[in-house]
Amino acid sequence: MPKKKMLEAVELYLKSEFQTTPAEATPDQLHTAVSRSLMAGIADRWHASAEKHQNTRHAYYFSAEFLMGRMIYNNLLCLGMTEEIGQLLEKNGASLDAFEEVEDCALGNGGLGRLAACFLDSAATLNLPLDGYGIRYKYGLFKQKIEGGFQKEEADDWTRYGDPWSLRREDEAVRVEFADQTIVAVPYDMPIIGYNTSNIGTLRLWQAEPVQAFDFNLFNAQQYDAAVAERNRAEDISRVLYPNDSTDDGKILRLKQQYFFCSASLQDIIRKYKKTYGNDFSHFAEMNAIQLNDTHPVISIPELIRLLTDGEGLSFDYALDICKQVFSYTNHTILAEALEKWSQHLMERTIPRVFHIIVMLDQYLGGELHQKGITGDKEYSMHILQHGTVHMAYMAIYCSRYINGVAQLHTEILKNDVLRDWYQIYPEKFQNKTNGITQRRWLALCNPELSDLLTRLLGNESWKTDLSQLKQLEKYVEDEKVMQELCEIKLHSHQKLAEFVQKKDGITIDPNTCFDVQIKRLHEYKRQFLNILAILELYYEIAEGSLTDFTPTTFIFGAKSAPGYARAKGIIKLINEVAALIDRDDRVRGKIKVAFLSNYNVSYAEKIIAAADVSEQISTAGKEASGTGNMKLMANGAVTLGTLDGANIEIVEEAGSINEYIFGATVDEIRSVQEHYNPNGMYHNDYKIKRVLDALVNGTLNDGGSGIFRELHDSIVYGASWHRPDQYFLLLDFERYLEAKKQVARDYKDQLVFAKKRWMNICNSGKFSSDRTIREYAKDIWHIEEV
Ligand code: HBZ
Repeated sequence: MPKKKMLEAVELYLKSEFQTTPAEATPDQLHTAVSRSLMAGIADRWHASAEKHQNTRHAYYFSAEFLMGRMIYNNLLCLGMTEEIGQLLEKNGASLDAFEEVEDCALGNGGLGRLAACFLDSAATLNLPLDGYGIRYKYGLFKQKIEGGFQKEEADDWTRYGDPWSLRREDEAVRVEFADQTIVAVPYDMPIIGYNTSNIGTLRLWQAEPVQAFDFNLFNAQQYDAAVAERNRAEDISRVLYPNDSTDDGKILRLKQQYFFCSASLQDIIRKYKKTYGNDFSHFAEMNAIQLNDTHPVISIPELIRLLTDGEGLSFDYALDICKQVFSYTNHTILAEALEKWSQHLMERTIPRVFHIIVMLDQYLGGELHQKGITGDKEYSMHILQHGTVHMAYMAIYCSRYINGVAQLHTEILKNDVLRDWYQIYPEKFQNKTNGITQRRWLALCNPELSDLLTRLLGNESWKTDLSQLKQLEKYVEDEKVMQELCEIKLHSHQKLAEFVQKKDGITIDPNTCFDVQIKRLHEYKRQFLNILAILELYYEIAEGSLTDFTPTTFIFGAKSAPGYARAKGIIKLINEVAALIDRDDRVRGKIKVAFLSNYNVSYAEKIIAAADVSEQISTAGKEASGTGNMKLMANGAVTLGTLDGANIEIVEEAGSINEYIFGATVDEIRSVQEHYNPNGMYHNDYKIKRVLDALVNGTLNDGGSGIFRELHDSIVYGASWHRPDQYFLLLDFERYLEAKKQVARDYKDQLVFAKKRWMNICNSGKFSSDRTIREYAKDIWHIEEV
C-alpha cells in the first residue's frame, strides 16, 4: 500500500474505531490507529512473504524468549514512515514522543531473548526465510521499582493498552496434551518487517487457553469456582515469563511452558508441510531447519519423534534420523547452575509418552557410545538419563546436526572443557557463531545524530544494511573537525539522557561528566559488585585528597535481579547505598556520582547506549559466553573497560587494543591460581581491599537491617555453604581494575584523544552486526537462501 494511503487509513481508523480525530486522540488511540493502519498496509506483502518462506527450504527459531522492546518506532523506521507519521502527528499538535508511553514487549530476560529479536530483524532484512516460534506470555519480565534502595517487582501487563502489532489466528489453533490436562494453543502472529525490502518474517507466539471456554454445566449448578478454575489452569501455562536468567529451578509449570510451545510449533510445521507433501515425509528434513535457542526448546526433539511416530506412523529410526538433520542447538552459558536438568519423576508425571521416548533415545545413545568404544564411568557421564535426571543439553547434542557457541572463546571452552567428551566423538557438529546486534535499532534508531554523521561522511546509507561499510570512515580519525563533531553529538546525547533520567528516576546527573555505564542483568559473575567496590575506593581517595584531579564521572548502573536471587538484590541495595554515601559528602561533589536507573529495559537501553562513554564489561574471564551490550556500546562510540572474556576479545581484535581498556586475569591465569587462591589473605594484607569490604559491615553502609551486606562481605572473605570464597575472583582483579578506571579518567581529559578511540570503535563495529551472524547461520547451519 502506498504511503499516502496508509496516512489516510490512520485518520479513518481513528474515526471508525474511536470517533475521534488526530488532534483529539489520546496517545494510546494514536498508537493503535497508526499501528493498525500500517498492519493493513503491509498485509499483502506479509502474506506473500509467508508463502515464499513456505515454498522453499526455510528455518525456524524456537525460543522461550523474544525480547522485542517497543515495536512502533522500529516498524516505522523499517517501513520508512517515521517522517510521514511524525508530520501527521505534528500537524495535529501531537508528536512521535507520544509513543514513549507505549509499553515494551519484554517477553525475555536479557541477552538470550534480545539476541532472538535481533536475529529475526536481520533475517527479515536479508530476505532469508526465517520465522520465530515462542510463547505469548501475558506478563513479560517484571517491572522494577526501587524502594529504600531495594528492588521491588511489579507485574508487567504489557498488553494493557492492546497489542496492535499482533494478529490472533484462531483458525490455526492446536491442542496440546499433558497427563493431567488438555489445552488449546492459539497463535498470535507479529510481522517482522525487513529494512528496505518487501520481505516480512513472522513471529508466531502461542497463548494457552482452555479447550472449552466455559463449562456451562458447572456454571448452571452454580459451581462457578470450578468453571473458572479450569480456565485459570489452562491460562496459567502462558501467564508469566520466568524471571530467572541463570538458575534452572525445575518447576513443573516451566516444563509445561516449554512443552506447550514446542508441541504447538511442531504441529504447525507438520500441518504446513503436509499441505504440500501429504503423508510423504521424505522431504521434511530437506525443507525444514529448526534452531533451538539454548535448552529451553529441546523437548522438541522427543516431541517431534512422538508426532512422527504415533501421529504419522513413521518408524522410530526414521523419525530420529529426521531429527538429527532438522535440529541444531545453540549453547549460551557454561554456568553449571544454568544447564537445564529435569527430574525424571516430574517429566514422567507430566508428559509420560515424551518421557518414554527420551528413555529410548538414551538407549540409542548408549548403543552409539558403545560402538565408539566408550564404556564405564565415561559412558555413564554422557547419558541423557543419569540418577533420575534428564540432561537436556546432552539430548540436544546427541540429536542435533550442529551445536554452536556464541563467541570464539566460549566455543573453545565448550569444545575443550565443558563438552569435551562430546567434541571428541562429534567434532563435525561443533561450530562457532559469534553473536551480533542489529544496527537498525541499535544505531539508526537509538542514535539519529551519529547516524546522520555516518551517512553524510559515507555519502550513503549503505551501513544500515552492511555495517562493515563503516570501516571506510576510519580515515576521518585524523580529521579534527569530524572528531569535534563527534564530541558534540555525544554531549548532546548526554543532555538528552540527563533530562530523561531526571524525569524518570528523579536523579540529577551532570551532562558534562564522563558517563561510565554498566547495564545488564545483575549477576555475581558479571561483577557489578567489583565495580561498586572500586567506585567506593575512588570515593575514599578523592575524599581524603590522595586522588586529585579525577575526571568528573557519573557511574551509571541499570540491572534487574532475579526476584529470588538474594545476593544480586543485595548488590542493588549496595549500589544505592554507595550512591547515597557519595551524595551526602561535600568533599566529592561534582567529581563522582553513582546513578542506579530503575527498570532497565530495551527502551531505556536505547537512550543510555547512545550516551555512553565507557562500556563496563568486567565479567570473570570465561564466564560471559559472549555479551551483546558490549557490541551495542561499541557501535555508539563507547570504549570498552573490560576483561578478556566473551566477545570482548573479538572487540579488541577488531578495534585495536589501544582503543580499549583491558585488564585483569585471563582464563589461563584464573585456572593457574585457582588452587591456592586466598582472598582471605588478600583482605587482611591489602588496606584498600580491607577498607572497602569493611564498609559493608562497620556501619558505614546500611543494609536496612537485612543482613545482606554481611552476607556479601562473607561471600568474598570466607565463602558460604558449598561455595569457595570469592568464587568470581573480585579481589584477584581489584587492583588492576582500579588502575584501569584511573587510566580511563586520565585519558578522558583529552577529548581529542578520547574521540579518536570512540571513532575507531564505531568504524570497526562491522563484525558485530547480527546481519553477519545470521548470514553465517544461514550458510553453515541452516543451508537456506534468499527468497
Ligand atoms: O546470552 C546470555 C549470555 O549470558 C550472554 O553472554 C550472551 O551474549 C547472550 C546471547 O547469546 N544468556 C542469557 O541471556 N540467558 C538467559 O537469559 C536465560 C534465560 C532463562 C534461563 C537461562 C538463561 O533459564
